[in-house]
Amino acid sequence: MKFSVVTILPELIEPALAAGVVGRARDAGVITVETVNPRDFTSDRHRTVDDTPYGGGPGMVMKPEPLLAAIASASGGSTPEASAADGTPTPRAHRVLLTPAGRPLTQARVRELAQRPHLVLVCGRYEGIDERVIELAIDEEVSIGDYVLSGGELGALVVIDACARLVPVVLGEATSADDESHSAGLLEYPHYTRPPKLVADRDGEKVELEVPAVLASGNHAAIAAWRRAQSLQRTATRRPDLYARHRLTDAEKKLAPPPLHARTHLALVHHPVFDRTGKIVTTSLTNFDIHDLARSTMTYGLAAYHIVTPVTSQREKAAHIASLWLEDPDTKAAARKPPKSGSRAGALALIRTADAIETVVAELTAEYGTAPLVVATSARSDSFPGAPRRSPTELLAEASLDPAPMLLVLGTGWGLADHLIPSVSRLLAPIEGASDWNHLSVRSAGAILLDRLFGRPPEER
Ligand code: 4HQ
Repeated sequence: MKFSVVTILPELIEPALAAGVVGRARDAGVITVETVNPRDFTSDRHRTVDDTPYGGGPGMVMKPEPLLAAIASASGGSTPEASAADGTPTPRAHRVLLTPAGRPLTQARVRELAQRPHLVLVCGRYEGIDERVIELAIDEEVSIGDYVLSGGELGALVVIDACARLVPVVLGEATSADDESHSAGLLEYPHYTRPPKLVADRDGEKVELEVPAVLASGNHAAIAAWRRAQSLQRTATRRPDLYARHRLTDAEKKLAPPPLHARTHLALVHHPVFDRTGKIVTTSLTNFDIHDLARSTMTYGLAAYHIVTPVTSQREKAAHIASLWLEDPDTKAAARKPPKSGSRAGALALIRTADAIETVVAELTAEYGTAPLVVATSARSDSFPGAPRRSPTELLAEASLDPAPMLLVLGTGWGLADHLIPSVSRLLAPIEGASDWNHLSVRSAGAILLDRLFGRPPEER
């Protein structure tokens, strides 16, 4: 495969391609790289390649004539069917301009570009090139990402590197095959090598980092499953966009934990919460909150609804209201359905009571064998300053593949007393309407939240 780079700074290209996999491929003659300098196609004394922009504005523009001549020379003539010496027609070089306005470069595009026998990579400098050059002499515009470089040369190097490693024999067979099918569309699993226990310093503290035991187990099926699960989990949390496009295979579905809604618990916290003056108080139960959030809990298929108050008589009252509601024949039928999955044994009551949020966390840790992801909700964006913010979509991506249960914490009164609830590790962005007046009842906010997380959008029904 041949690459011709049209650039006024050829010295940027050569050294970057001298070493490593690409350097060896060049030495072996598997790929060739040449540079063509538009300055060599000027006829004035100053070898001028730029000029001022029509219409004014800052900077300079690359003038068309030297650039057109350089592209034609790099492409091996200006005719589509340039012929080799023996008369056989050679396919015309594919001429690519590097520009932030181009089509984003992806591995799929790289695979297509790597099919070409000859790529001409045109690098602009200054503010860009005269538009008529694109019209006359460019087949395709490519961007390597949404940021602005000082010229196209680094983009050309990226294209060359990515294409070269796909040319047969440049990389070993195994690696390139892997590239195509195995991990397609997903991020890679983490890699480890010796030593098995790495003793190191982290911010002045001595730590020991071990290699995950499964990798040293010798169990190849278990290793493959672990790697696949890691790939899926990383992709879901780091690249929800890629994950959304990924179709799970049957094998991958088996790796996935039970659906998130079935291991999600809702907690309605009556203490510690703020009152209107910012004082820590304990609020009273309200009949509506118990009923309505219980209905939402059932509708969205959650595991349970925890009413949290340190006042014993209030917990008894909550249990009484719950029992009346659960006596209702319709409710009974739905609530007694055995849990679909998870480690919960038997049918736990849908409505549960606890004296403190930490008690709920301890219960869930015992039931599921791992601590829940505790997610707070707040109408105030400045609460829980230490907890990372998540949109419902981000939270779903993060929690769906992690087998841990999730605990959604709703506050009563004027909201959760954040500094007194250290177990919270994520904060959902506040629900906002079109007005500045933001005073949804906790049962409305809870219902909206559950719909954003678990509701099926109307267009998918
Ligand atoms: N530039 N992907 C401006 C880029 C770029 C990118 C190339 C800067 C062209 C004139 N190229 N010059 N991003 O930022 O490819």
